[in-house]
Amino acid sequence: MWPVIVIAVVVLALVGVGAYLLTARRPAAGPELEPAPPTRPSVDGPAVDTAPTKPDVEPVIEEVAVEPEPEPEPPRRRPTFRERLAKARTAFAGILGRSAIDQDTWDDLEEALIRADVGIGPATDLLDDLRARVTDEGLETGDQLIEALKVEMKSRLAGSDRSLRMDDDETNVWLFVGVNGVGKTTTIGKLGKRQVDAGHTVMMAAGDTFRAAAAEQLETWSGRAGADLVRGAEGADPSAIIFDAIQSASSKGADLVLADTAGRLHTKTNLMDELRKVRRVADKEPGHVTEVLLVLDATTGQNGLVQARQFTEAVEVTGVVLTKLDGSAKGGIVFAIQSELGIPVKLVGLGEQVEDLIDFDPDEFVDALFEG
Ligand SMILES: Nc1nc2c(ncn2[C@@H]2O[C@H](COP(=O)(O)OP(=O)(O)OP(=O)(O)O)[C@@H](O)[C@H]2O)c(=O)[nH]1
Ligand SMILES: [Mg+2]
Repeated sequence: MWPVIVIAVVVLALVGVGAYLLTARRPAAGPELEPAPPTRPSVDGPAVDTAPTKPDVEPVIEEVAVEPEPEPEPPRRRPTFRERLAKARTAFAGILGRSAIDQDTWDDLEEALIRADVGIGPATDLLDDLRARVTDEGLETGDQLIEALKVEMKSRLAGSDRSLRMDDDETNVWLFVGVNGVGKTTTIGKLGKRQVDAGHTVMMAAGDTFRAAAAEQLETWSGRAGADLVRGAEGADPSAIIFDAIQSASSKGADLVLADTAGRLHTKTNLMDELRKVRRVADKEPGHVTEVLLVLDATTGQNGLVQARQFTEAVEVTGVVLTKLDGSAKGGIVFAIQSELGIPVKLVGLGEQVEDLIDFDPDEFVDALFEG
């Protein structure tokens, strides 16, 4: 009997140990594991045509504030009139290639000039001189007529001093004025970069204290340009900020202050008075206002002329920056401004990027109006 009992106990013991070992290899019972989160398809991997599915779990990376990467800045060259004036060119294209100059030709030419915003007065003058030339020189074809028109246009724009005045050993102040949204701040950014590249030490003055985001916008441009910046609180006196910037520039030995101002309607007397004060204060020692640049949007057409008249009366504009000529068929405003107000266009904006600001070269401009 005893051996049977001993064998039974040993067998039971062995079964028990075996069962324990088997259960010990299994994971302990516990909370269900979360399924692995869906992974984003690799950007570099092969393109898979899958329907977009909304992930169950929002990817954590989108909740983390990530510093934006600095913009890659591939070197770009400055654009040319020829590349950007395609719109203006089409107005004159129909005249070229005509075998005779008849009344229709004159009518079409007048219409093209007015559509290009040369203005009725300057267009009439141009056409009168052109008629005399056609008779004197015996011109017969549309191509000859356009060639003669180019000569007339170039001669009207020739001879102006379009340089930007920069006095040695002075704190030069260039003041930017104009109505809302014409491109003042952007132009300061582009020009600031040019001046820094030319070896000047540039200070930008955030004189637009009216619009909340204006100082941030200029700050971004000052970073791009490598210029210093003075800004003040929203609603602060623009004259005070510009004066501070001039003093700071002077103490640092910076030779150029680019002063931004808030956009304003030329018809608002109080705002134009504020601008007069800005100019007066900016001209106090150690500052010297050597340029007052009126920024005009080329797409606004003949109203630019009215603006130019009012701003010149208030702050003695020394030159015009004509912006957005890339999106306009109205480059002719250049003639109206020059012939009616005698203010030279000095710079032209041909886009929104930092290099899209070029010196105004009348010959290149006129050629680009007509040639593809
Ligand atoms: N296409 C084109 N856009 C331009 C040019 N210059 C400026 N802009 C754009 O015009 C818009 C207004 O430019 P801003 O520099 O803010 O104009 P602003 O005169 O300072 O405006 P306010 O301060 O509000 O009066 C921006 O979107 C610019 O990128 C240009 O030459 N061509
Ligand atoms: Mg601005």
